[in-house]
Amino acid sequence: MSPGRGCYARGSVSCPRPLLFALALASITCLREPGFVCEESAQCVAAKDGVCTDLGWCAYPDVTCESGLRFGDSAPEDAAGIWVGDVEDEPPVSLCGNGVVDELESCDDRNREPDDSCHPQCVEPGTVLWTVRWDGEAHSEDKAFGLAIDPANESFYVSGFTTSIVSEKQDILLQRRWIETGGLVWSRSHAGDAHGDDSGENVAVDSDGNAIVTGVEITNAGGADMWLRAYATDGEELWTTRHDDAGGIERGDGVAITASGEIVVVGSAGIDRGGGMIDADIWMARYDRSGTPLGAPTRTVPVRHDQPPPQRRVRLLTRSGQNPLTHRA
Ligand SMILES: [Ca+2]
Ligand SMILES: [Ca+2]
Ligand SMILES: [Ca+2]
Ligand SMILES: [Ca+2]
Repeated sequence: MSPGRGCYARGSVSCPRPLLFALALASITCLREPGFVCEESAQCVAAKDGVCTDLGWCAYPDVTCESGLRFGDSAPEDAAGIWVGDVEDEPPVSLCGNGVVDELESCDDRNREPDDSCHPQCVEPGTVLWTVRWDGEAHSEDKAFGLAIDPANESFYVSGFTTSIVSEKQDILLQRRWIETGGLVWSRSHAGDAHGDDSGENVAVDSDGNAIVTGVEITNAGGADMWLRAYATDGEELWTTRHDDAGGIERGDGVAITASGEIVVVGSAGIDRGGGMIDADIWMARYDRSGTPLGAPTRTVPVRHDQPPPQRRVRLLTRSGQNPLTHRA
């Protein structure tokens, strides 16, 4: 089966192997229509020097990848924003510990153990090991808020939002990157159907290495809703859970995994009472490892911000019980 209209390659795509080899390795899954299928590079105009790849998706120059190309936002969701290349399923080999003093290294004693003759990173303490920047397709606002380390798989997850198309506003973003180099393993984004400011606020890693992301999704049905999704280490979507409280404004801001694998989410739930008044409560919920709610969410006692807070009245009295401001001795 080859990719075509109605199908797309699903998998982690990154540099440096050639595109066609990548297509042979990536599993092809018929899940949804691709956004835009090009026939020639002249149709790829979202940025300078666009290229119509053999997949029929537009890609644009990106010097940070050996292949030199990154799929544009018009590519299917699972490919948009990631490098044209191949599955990078093995973490980069560390040069520190190979016994050779490589570029930027100050020493290398064939190991990465602490408290011996050479630092575990082979550089002086305080040295910046790498820096990575990410710029979305629209060259507009892109921000990261959440970070979770997956040491068993030598990678980490970053959650936030990206702006791919200005009219779509912000979209939820999750990226998996290698700890060793900061290199991108895969990138996933999600946009609510109301074309609003969707955002991923936090991410946690469960005992299977799955990334659990929470944030806010803007929908036509529920306004702002709490959004919770699990991704496998290969970037596959496992499940999605949402919470809407009668069309109110709900969001997830923190997520953590318990020792028994349950998921705890904290955030807020509120009602827009107009005039800029948001009556928001702290909101907490617990889910099983497949995203099913466990019991009713906990919500703090409502605080009505649309009403003035009660005035604290202080009475100043003399020892004889008279007000010194009005009483003359
Ligand atoms: Ca070395
Ligand atoms: Ca940007
Ligand atoms: Ca959006
Ligand atoms: Ca809502």
